[in-house]
Amino acid sequence: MTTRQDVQITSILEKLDIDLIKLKHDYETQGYVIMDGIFAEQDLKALQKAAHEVVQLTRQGNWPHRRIVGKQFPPFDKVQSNDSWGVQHLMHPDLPNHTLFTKFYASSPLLDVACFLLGVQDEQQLQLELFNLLIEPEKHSFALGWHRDDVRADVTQEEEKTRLAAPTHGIQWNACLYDDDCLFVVPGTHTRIRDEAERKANAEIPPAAKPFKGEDDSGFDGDWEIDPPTTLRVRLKAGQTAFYSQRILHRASYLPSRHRATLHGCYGEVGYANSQDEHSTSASERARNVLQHGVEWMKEDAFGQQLPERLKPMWKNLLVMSEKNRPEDLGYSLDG
Ligand SMILES: O=C(O)CCC(=O)C(=O)O
Repeated sequence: MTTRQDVQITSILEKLDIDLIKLKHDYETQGYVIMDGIFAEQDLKALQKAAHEVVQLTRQGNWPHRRIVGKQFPPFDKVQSNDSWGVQHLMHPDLPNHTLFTKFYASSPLLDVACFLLGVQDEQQLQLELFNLLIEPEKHSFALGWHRDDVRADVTQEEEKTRLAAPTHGIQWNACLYDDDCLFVVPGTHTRIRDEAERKANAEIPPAAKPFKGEDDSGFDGDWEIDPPTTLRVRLKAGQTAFYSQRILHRASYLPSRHRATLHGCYGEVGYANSQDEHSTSASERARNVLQHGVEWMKEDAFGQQLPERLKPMWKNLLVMSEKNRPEDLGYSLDG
């Protein structure tokens, strides 16, 4: 059980007026937590407008960095489709509204909660990672199958144990601009080996993208026969944020009938990579998680210089990590 002495509680976290010890305990045991209070109200409205604009741009074919219907995992440009389920690289200086998005990525209490859940003192121990927007496709129902972000479905039990024993050193979050129930998780699977039902679900290929003809598409995402018995649908209200381990077994669906604009980001921890072999499993996992998304543009000096002060040490940490790791050596986390 985590105690108050185990965690660094800053005045920003105190102001949240929630049971932080329980929050951390839930995160560690369940692999996810849901929080209110991550957005300031005026930011939510401004971000909704900004998101709408970049979604339009992407749908019009004027933003090339997108998650493409027909491809679940990077590299996304390996399929042809004019339909998208995500806008990539919200902090990219060429994207309208990137300043506002970046401000959110650097904001309190978002970054403070992430530090707290990771158990690091402050953002100096984190690296800048990914920040994208998840949206509903226009013309197809689409789904991601059950997966862990960087542990393949076909690992042996021995490999699975070894992978899970090495910490993931990162945290992911979905911050919802509108109500969102697209994510499904199996609580607790971030730290334990899968049971038979979970292994089957993990190996199952999800339904292919289905052209949307204006009919009710809710059957597409509801209960899948393959869902493990303890599957939980994550139901978020606009303004709520789910923080979760990228190791939790999860799936997601994207329905044209259900408006979605959810900010989807992650931060990684850095201190561990310097104290051990920099090519340890954990370090490679963290690096692959980021570099497989094509982040050469983040290494530009001009990008680093215009970041908010709070993100500059994190940017430098990203540069250090990327000097030690070549994307071509790391490959991609998952197929599909
Ligand atoms: O749509 C979501 O909420 C989850 C996305 C996801 O699982 C992924 O990007 O790997």
